[in-house]
Amino acid sequence: MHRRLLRMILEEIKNAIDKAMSIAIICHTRPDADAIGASLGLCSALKKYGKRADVFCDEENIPERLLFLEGGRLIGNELVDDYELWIAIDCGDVYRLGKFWDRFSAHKNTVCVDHHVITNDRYARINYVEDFSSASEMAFEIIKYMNIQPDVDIATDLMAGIITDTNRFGNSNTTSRSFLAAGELMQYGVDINELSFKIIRELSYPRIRLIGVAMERIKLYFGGRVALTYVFLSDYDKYGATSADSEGLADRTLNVEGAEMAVSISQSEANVYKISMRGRRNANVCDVCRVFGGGGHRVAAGCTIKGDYYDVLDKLLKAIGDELNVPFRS
Ligand SMILES: [Mn+2]
Repeated sequence: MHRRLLRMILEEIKNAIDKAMSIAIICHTRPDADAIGASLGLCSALKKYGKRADVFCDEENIPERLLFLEGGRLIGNELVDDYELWIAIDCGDVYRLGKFWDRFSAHKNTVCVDHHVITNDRYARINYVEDFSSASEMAFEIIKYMNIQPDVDIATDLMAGIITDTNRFGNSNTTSRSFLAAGELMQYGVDINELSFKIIRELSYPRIRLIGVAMERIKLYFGGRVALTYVFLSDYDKYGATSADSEGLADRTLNVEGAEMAVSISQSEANVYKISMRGRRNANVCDVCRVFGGGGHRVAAGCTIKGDYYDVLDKLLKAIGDELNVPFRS
């Protein structure tokens, strides 16, 4: 988007904030560090600016590892008061707001701050939608535009979102603008080592052991172009882990040198398997998952397949073979 147009939107947002006494900031269900970081950072900044502001999320159990961010424990689940301005953070569509979606739609004074440019359907009165690395980077733009001086807590919130959504500056959404924002935030005293442990590196003991067994099981197919692993219900029992602990397995499996596609198969019920796929370069894992009624992005997709494990594996490898134009023989 044109620089001038972006400044016009920031000016509109500033006007909306200036006119409102009370502001509700709402992030998406199943929040990640970007949704929480951008919301908390913006909320603290607006309080510094003299407004009454609160963060809401339709989620009973916000991950413990995100609650160490300042104000994390004050995030509300019930929106009782009538706030004059509502700001949606990191939500591509209004349904990402969970149970608040209909009231958000009905509200006359709303802002959307989101970086999902392709899917965002511009559901608010003011739509600040641009391909930044993260909603946190966008919240920082608003804070700077309003001349609010960040403190260490605000800077830490925003940095949490930026390092998460860029996967520590390794995803293709990382721009020079993201590095510049991070550099600026560091000047406010962010403890980057502690933050990266809390947000990314630190994993529960059951989860690390589940990852360990999944990594040990990796098998290569199609001459090493595909790496695949799996976890069964019995593994969760054995390590005291839950299905949430299998999140990110496909991503780790893609670390195998030479792999273009990675697959993790995690059993969710007796004859039900959740498939998660990741791809590199020209691999299109979305096409593979679509065969089974799933979908996602070109390099990150998922689906569910029912049946006996070996049948599921067979079907999946056949579909991958079709995508790679290499026949698979079991
Ligand atoms: Mn985000």
